Amino acid sequence: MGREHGAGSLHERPDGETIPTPMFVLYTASLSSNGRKVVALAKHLGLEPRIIDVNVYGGEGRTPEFLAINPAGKVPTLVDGDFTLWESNAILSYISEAYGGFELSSTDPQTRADIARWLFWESAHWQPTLAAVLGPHAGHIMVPGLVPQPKGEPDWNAAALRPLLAMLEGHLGRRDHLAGGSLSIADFAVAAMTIYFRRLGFPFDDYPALSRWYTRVHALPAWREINVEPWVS
Ligand SMILES: N[C@@H](CCC(=O)N[C@@H](CS)C(=O)NCC(=O)O)C(=O)O
Repeated sequence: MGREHGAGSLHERPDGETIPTPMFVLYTASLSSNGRKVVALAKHLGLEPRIIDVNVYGGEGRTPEFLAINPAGKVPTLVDGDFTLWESNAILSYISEAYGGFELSSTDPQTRADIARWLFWESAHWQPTLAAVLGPHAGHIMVPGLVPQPKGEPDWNAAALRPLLAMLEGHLGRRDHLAGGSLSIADFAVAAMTIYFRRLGFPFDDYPALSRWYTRVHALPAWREINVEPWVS
C-alpha cells in the first residue's frame, strides 16, 4: 500500500505554542477531492502529518491491509495513535481542534454550529449531487479503462444541482466566506468538490459570487501546493 512522505521536528501552532511535530497519519490520494481538503487544511495550519498515498482508483482501498484500517475502504482516513477516523469533514474538525488550536474552527458554540451546518450540508447535499452530475465525467478522466466516456458535457443545470448553486451564489453574494465571518473548515469542505470545476467546464460567469469565493480559496498557498493535474484549479 502506498508511498509515504512528510515528517519534521518542532511545530509552532497558530496560538504561538511550540509542540512536537504532529505525527498523525493521513491515508489519502492526491486526486481525491475529499483527500485534498484534509491535506490542504494540514498544510494551511503548518502541520506535517505522515501522508500515505492509497490509490483507491486502482483498488488499493480494497486490500485486507487497508480495510483493517478503514472498513469502508475509502480515503481520507486519519490515524492518530490508537485513534482512527474517517469521513473527511470529521477529519477537518479533528485536525483543526486537536492540532490547530481551533484555528479555522471556533470555540464559540454558534459559530461552531454554523461551521458544522456547512460540513453536514456538504456531505448530505453538495457532494452527492455533484458526484451524480460530475462522477461519470471525472471518473472517465481518471480511470478511462473502467469508466466509459459519458455522452456530452456535465449538466450544470441539472434539476438537483441548480438550487444548490443558486443558494451558494446568494449566500456568497453577501459574505466572503461560508461561515462565521472568516475562512473556516466549512470553506475547505465545500471547496473540495470544486477541484473538478475548471477541468469540467463550470460556467463561472453565471455565478460571480461563487466564482470569487472559489478563486479566494483556491489561491490559498496550501491549496496551490496540492494542485495536481487533471484537477488544476
Ligand atoms: N463521505 C466520505 C467520502 C469518501 C470517499 O468517497 N472517498 C473516495 C475518494 S474521494 C474513495 O475513497 N473512493 C474509493 C471507494 O469508494 O472505493 C468522506 O467525506 O470522506
